Amino acid sequence: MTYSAAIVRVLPDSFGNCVTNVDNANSPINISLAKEQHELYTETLKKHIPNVIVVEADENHPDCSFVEDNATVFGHTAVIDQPGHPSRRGEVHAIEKALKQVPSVKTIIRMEEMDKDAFLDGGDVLNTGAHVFVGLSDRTNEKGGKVLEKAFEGQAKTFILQPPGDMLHLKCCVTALEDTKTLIAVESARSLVDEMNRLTDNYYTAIYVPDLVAANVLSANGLVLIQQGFPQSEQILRDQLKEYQIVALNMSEIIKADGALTCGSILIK
Ligand code: CIR
Repeated sequence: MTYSAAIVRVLPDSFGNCVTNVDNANSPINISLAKEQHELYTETLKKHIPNVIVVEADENHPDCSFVEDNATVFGHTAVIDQPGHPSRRGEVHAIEKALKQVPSVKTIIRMEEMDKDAFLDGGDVLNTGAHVFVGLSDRTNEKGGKVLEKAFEGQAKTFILQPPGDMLHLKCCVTALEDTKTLIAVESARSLVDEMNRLTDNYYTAIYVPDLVAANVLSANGLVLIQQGFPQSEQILRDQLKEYQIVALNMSEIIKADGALTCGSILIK
């Protein structure tokens, strides 16, 4: 077992008021289905990670179940992020409390206390175990990346990148298999992967998928969660990741909120 704990947060009834750039006019978010999808995600993690802490929902924060954005953990150090969207900043307090319950978290650093102008969503942080990549976005600025660089100094080298296109977060287009040199990326992110390799002496090999949504996989303790509904990408991942237990989840309602698979949890070693 590599991850000892994870934090997830119940999806609130107010989820329909989440921040989203997706045009859902023809197909609004079905809240009860979103809850079912999120519960199945949580139950699947519980089967593979020994200590899954489930934080209660906060109706005042419709995006609160996207806990990934609230904190960034490397080794024994957790940084409480200052999320880029103002409506999401109040989510972090309950997550800090939850992190305090995890024995392997030894140090907690609050980003806003390090630099009040530093902003960062955890969705912009790709922690491969060997390196930490931070993508600049509407939510994450250079100062946010610098806070992580300082927090993880001596443990991992942090690189700040400019992802291509106008996606919400870095991990929309590239994720990593736990503690390996393997990245999962959308085909259109080839130049980004090349840049990551240029920075790291060609450390990484990428598996490319055609669908953007499918590039976001969650890898923990031998499990790889992938998105259902993208057959070509699913086949590529199933063919290439034979040694893993692949579970395909339908996250249709979460996708409508600009969410994916990594966004629903904070994984802790
Ligand atoms: C937001 O716009 O902040 C949320 N509706 C979606 C956040 C998804 N977060 C992630 O993938 N890390």
